[in-house]
Amino acid sequence: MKRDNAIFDIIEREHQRQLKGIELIASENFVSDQVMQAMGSCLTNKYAEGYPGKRYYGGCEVVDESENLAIERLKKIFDAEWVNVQPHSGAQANMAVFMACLKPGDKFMGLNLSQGGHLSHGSPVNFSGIMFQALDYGVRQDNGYIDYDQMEEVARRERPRLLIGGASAYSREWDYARMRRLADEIGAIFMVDMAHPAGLIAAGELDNPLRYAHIVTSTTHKTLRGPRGGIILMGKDFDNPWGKTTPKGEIRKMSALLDSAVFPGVQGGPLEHVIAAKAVAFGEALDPSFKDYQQQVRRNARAMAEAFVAKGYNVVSGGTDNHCMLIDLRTKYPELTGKVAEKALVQADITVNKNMVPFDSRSPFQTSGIRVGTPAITTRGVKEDMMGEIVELIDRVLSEPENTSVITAVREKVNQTMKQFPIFAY
Ligand code: DSN
Repeated sequence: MKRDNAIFDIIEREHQRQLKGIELIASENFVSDQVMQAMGSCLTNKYAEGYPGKRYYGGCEVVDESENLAIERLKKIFDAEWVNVQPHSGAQANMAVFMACLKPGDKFMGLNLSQGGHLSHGSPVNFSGIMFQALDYGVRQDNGYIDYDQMEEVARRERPRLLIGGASAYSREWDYARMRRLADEIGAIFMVDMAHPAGLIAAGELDNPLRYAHIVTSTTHKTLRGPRGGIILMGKDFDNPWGKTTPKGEIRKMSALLDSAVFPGVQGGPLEHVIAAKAVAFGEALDPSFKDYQQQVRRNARAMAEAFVAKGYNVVSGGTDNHCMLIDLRTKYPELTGKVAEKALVQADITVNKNMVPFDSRSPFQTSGIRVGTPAITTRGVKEDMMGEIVELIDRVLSEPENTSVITAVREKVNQTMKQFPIFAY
């Protein structure tokens, strides 16, 4: 077959883009060569609907071994009793939880997207907000922390069947114990989507939500530094009977309901090449060096937040406990939108994403903020002593976002700097 130069040229251009730039998108990372190799392997050829030992296709005995390894390693990382490694993405992991726990139209509650929540936690344009009745909680206007009082008040009044913790743009630790108490009080299922901080949790740097939540979901490609994909986990509640009955009238365990919700509920054949790559990444997360990496991610994030504050930026909640931060640009540059900031920074090879900030006065297409995170640059070996310099470069661009000579000068500096920090081959 003729080599597809059109696509491989595009891949090479993306490789160069990743090499040259400072990657600050909080949900991105760079996987290792062996994770990449597993993803690009012949396992992509195999259909394996079902679960290890119970498949609907022949010839699954080899991929059963890699899926079982992924399961064992994932349980060990998070001290889980039960896991499912098949969800193709975080949104599909969440969809499976909705399918197992709710009926269409049921009430559930999650963090509002415009205050740092995830799309699949109730956004009106997502399945969660379209098929179910979404209630939301937010953050406090005075300090940017989750408003647990408001959450409790709405939950006690509305009695959602599912209470969801976890965020895509929230830089503080969660009070999972308080949320579990609330869920128990109102008879709700408590789910945490730990997609963003999963790697920090794996390394013991943040509290493990499996100790509190009935169900935990995650992606595998953010701080956890694996291939793109999703997972579902349960701790001590895995064996709970859930009131749903089989056609024979037996009450089913929550874990069995979740397995059926993933397959055949929302997915067909699992991506066994991606599951093998998840297993590789989980093996890396069990290596002691992973803790050093996650500690560095946090040190870098703290140093970066301090550098932004020192330059007069409003970092929502005043700092960070994890890998990310949300910058409200309105304090320092009232006229600057997140959209313009993102575009100017991308031209300087510094990648961030525009983001709504709590109580934003602008639309999601404009926004008043940017979200910044350190997992990817930390993987490249950047340490906290460089955070001040990176913030200085960002500030030079944001102070004159239309000035092409400033942007060019910053881009040259960025490209020169990143030559010192190798990236994995691909
Ligand atoms: N879209 C993802 C993020 O960037 O945070 C949320 O899962």
